[in-house]
Amino acid sequence: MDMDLRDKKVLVAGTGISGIGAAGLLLRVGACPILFDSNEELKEEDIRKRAGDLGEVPIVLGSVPDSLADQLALAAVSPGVPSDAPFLQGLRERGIPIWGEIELGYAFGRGSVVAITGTNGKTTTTTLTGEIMKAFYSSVFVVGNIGKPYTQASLLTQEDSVVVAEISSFQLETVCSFAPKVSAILNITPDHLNRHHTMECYVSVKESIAARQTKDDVCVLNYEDPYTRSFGERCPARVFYFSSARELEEGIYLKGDEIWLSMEGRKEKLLHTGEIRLVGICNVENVMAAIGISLAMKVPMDVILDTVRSFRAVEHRIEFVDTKGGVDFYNDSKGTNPDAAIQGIRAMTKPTVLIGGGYDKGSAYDEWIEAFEGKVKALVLIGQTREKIAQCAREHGVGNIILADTFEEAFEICKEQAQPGDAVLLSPACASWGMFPNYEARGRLFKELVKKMGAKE
Ligand code: UMA
Repeated sequence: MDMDLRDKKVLVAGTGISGIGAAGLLLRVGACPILFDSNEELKEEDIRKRAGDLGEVPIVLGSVPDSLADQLALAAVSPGVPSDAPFLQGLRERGIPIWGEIELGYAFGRGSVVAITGTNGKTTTTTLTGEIMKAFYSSVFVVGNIGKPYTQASLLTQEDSVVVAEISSFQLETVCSFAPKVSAILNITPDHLNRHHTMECYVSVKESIAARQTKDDVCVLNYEDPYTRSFGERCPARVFYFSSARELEEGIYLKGDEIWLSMEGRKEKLLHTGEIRLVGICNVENVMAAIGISLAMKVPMDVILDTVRSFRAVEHRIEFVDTKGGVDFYNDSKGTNPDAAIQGIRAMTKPTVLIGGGYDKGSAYDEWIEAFEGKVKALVLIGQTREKIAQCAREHGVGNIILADTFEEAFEICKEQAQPGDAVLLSPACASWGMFPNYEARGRLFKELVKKMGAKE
């Protein structure tokens, strides 16, 4: 599968963790990477510091000169670079192949690949699937959107390795030969529409995860999501459905409080939802998807179920932080779109002071606000979207809306608004960009602020 890139010039677009991972792989296979970033304000020395062992790799900032473009054999692009970025147009016109992190990582990797996408639940499902694989296989790598570039793991993989990749829609824009053995699309709801423009484009980019699979491969799909259910009829792989709402002839489903498997005419009860240490129906779906994927990877059922029973919540996903002064604090910083944030508020059982708002991805907030169902006693809003959300919340009859200029100010307001017996939830329905480098930094700050509170506050 390897493309011979020895002594070839490769443009690596983006100097974040994905670009640095790509440049590292390219150096190791004998190619000549050139790190490029559209952001002219970056400092070369900062990039070199972050890049660690990349030595004297050339760095180009701002735009790609024609003289360089003419010499390129390949462009390796980071997920944050939209496929319609103007500099890519010039490369396409020259016939230069454009690969994303996943394509590059896959091209130089070995072993079996499990690829998980979906609007929500990707990180939990990928982490759980990774744990199940590690309990059975000896060489397992968990990579991708989860925060570890695929390219960092590729050259460490062997024929018997298993790569579990969390894959975002951004990363799927730039795959061309990527063909996982098992894929999963957990759900598809509007997100990132400023990047993908229309829902149709977003859906089709998500479906491309399975585009090069064959009937020897498996695609795990959510029967209760209209997009993924209908994709099942066109999917080139063997389809394995999961459902949280009905009994399936073939697949995994929730029946009352029990998860059941129906396969080849046999029905088997697998587990009671009380045995899962994660909250919310979305997590039952994630567990069912991980079981489906693991079965397709031939992991014995007892190994799968033991791992599921001992698995705990992923950081920043409806994560319980602490109780201070009788108030429960929950960090759902990973609620970066309305649909994810709906799961966050649904999981709350007490009157809730909610922090929302952030970067504007062009989302509509009505369904999220409808899901408050009278539980939100104060809505504290931050970031670029705060006015837009406030207006929408007013239209839906939410009374107590407070705008804050900084995250710290929002947290202070939450402390004033919450009474013993209440909950404070950070579940912003927006990306963190503009105020934070990523949702992890936002969640960490929230947890630090909770920790700093005195015991009696
Ligand atoms: N850049 C350009 N030109 C452009 C756009 C960006 O040069 O047109 C440059 C920026 O100036 C910046 C660099 O690209 O210097 C940033 O690259 P990046 O945005 O791809 O970020 P990385 O740090 O490399 O992290 C990326 C993913 N980021 C995004 O998709 C925005 C990480 O997903 C992923 O973990 C990592 O690669 C490894 O695969 C994060 C994310 O927010 C978690 N994902 C979104 C989500 O989950 O909703 C999709």
